[in-house]
Amino acid sequence: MTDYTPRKEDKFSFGLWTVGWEGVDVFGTAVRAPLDPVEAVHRLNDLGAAAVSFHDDDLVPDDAARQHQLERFGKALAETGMVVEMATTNLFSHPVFKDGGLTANDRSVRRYALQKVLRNVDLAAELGATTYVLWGGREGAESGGSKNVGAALDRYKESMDLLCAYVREQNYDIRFAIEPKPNEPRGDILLPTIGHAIAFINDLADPEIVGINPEVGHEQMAGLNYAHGIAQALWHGKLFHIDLNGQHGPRFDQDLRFGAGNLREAFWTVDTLQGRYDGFVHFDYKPPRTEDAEGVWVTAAACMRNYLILRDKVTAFRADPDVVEALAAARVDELSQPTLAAGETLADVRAEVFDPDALAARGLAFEQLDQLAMEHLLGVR
Ligand code: DIG
Ligand code: MN
Ligand code: MN
Repeated sequence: MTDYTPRKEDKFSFGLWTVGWEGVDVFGTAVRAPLDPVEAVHRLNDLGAAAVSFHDDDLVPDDAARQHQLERFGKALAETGMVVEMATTNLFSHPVFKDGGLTANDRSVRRYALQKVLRNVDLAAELGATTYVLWGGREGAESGGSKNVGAALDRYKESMDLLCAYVREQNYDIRFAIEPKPNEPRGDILLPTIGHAIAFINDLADPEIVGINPEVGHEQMAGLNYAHGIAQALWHGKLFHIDLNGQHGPRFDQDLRFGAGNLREAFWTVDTLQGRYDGFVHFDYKPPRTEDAEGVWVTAAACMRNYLILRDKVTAFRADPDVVEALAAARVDELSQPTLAAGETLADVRAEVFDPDALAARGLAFEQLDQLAMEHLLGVR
């Protein structure tokens, strides 16, 4: 039995809004009292987390108390050694954002949204965050005629280009990460998946400092494979941050603790991240409405524990001699071999004689490999 105690070097991070979630949902009011961000910092530190993230409204919702709140928060960070690794803007709670922020039809709303983002980018830089997330939860529509998508993308690009130019001018050590989601709270959200977001980033003026912050449940809401999605994001060099949680396939956004929901995909997610992603292991989840205050900390601890358990199982899987043999039988490593050898030409390929029936007769032993993975996950290897 390995010790699954989180350590600072595991780089676990939580949004203040996660453990601070009061359990509100569309059909019910709060079940838990508000959580003081200072208490969140101390409790997460006690559990072994290394960092926190926040929306502006999670930390400084009230200008009158802003300075005092920032002093208290800064003191808690100093006392615990916790760091602020990511910040983002709440462009979705206030009614003003009922049609989005940066892509609202109403130009005054867009200007207010940009002002709100800029203010919190300054605070993010002041607190040392190096990633700034933009989740456009309200950027979208319920009806076809209400949103000119081309114009909305023009406005999104305009804002992203302005924000990139701003952090360059200010010499902030900040990169932006767009967070995709297919729907909820809007009927359809713009930039709904990893693919849409990466395509959009490629058309920005300064794509170098814009990546993505993909969330497990959001890709799965779209019926997509999260592990494949982050593998492509890594391939593009665009996996700047992650939002880990749990989801039971295409349904409303469950934001379960990491490891709950699709456990097999959680295994392959951890496998994909090992050795390829060195950022913070960030959780964006919501303790279910069923839990009391102590249940919140059980779920926070479980996010980290499940990650460590899966990391241990993935390491054992990759080290298992039977797996090494099964990978070879499945020709997995052969895929890394270029199709043309150095110096070969298309003429060489066209001159080769193939026997498709003989090739088709080859077994690939994928099931043996997957059964080994499942047995590692089930704890029998
Ligand atoms: C929801 O998945 C979104 C918001 O919680 C936040 O803007 C972002 C930060 O990770 N995720
Ligand atoms: Mn979510
Ligand atoms: Mn998220």
